[in-house]
Amino acid sequence: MKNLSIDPERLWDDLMETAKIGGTPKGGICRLTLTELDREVRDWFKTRATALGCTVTVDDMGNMFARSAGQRADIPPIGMGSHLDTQPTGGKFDGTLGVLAALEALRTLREAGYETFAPIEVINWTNEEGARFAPAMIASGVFAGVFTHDWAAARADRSGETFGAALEKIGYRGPEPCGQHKLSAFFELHIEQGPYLEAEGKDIGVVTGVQAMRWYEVTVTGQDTHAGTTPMPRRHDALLAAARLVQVVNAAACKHPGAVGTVGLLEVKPGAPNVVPGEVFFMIDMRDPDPAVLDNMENAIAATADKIAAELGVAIAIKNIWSQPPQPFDADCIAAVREAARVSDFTTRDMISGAGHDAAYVARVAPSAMIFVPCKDGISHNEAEYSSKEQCAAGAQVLLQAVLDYDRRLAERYGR
Ligand code: HGY
Ligand code: MN
Ligand code: MN
Repeated sequence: MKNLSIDPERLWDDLMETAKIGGTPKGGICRLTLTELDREVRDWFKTRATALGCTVTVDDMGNMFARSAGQRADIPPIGMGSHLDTQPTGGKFDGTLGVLAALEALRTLREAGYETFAPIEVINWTNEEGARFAPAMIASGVFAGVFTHDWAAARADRSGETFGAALEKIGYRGPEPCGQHKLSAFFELHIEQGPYLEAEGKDIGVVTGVQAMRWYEVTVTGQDTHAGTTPMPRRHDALLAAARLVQVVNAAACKHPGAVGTVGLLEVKPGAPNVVPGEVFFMIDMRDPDPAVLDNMENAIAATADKIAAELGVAIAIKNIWSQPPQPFDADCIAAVREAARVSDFTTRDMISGAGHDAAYVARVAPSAMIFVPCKDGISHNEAEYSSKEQCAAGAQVLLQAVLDYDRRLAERYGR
């Protein structure tokens, strides 16, 4: 098992080739979920998985499963994968590394003629980012029974197109009801998207869980009026109220060490330079390992919103649209990751993921764990996102070895 090694060049070539699908002039990727570009990269993935002898199935949320047979067809597969959709100014590695490294691990097994005990599946989860259809991780959420299929399919983007219609349009709504696909375990390789592995000079993050996170939709309603003729005391300025609330979100997060709070999407109506804004829509993203901290932040924001509304004569509606509790990973899967890093002579650090990942939902229905590799300056959700060929290869090697280690554990459990 130890002598099985992934091919760093082949993995890097795949990363650079798929980076062209939605590639941006600044070297990033804009490949929003369920767009023509997403279809193109899905086709790319399906072609290569099929060429490897996999059978590719798709469920009715567009999740893709490329299965390679093992000795025991009656045992649910060990899954490994991530997502191929990106942020609007995404990088080459967020999500894509996890899918392509899984493909490379499978290629390595097939080239070596190594037959696993359980089947192995490479998985591409739909809409992990939530950048087009909120919230994030919708499809793995349906897979885990957190969202219903109909609720997810009805989620609309800012233009009003629904998830279901967009999935149909790219031809990736599969026949398999999402959630019926059993897995023995799931492993996800991902860039850390934060600064700690690089700062501490560690090769591999052994991810023991994912922190809690919540999204809110906020609508501030004031009054459109003339910017030149309306005296300041007579205004009901929705953007002024929203700006104060953005400050409150920031202050609420800064009050709790380790918590984070962000307003990343904000729309102003009518959006004319000489009209006092009558309506503002924005979204809040708040996270912390402890949900009680998020409760505290939520209460502080709501209380201050009431004061701002009264003072400025606007209405403020705050709607929680997503609430993901902290998600611990499975001890056996974590042990498999740790053992894989050890046999591969990589240094490690245990960590909780600040970012959400599909593994956080899959962990509700199958034993799961994650592997992190460093990324330059901890930058992600940015076109400058970068992990080196060696770092990507290290992650893929640990992914391969972790899946093999878990496969051995399964064989012992089933008494091979
Ligand atoms: O939002 C997240 O943490 C992930 O990148 N979707
Ligand atoms: Mn990701
Ligand atoms: Mn992301």
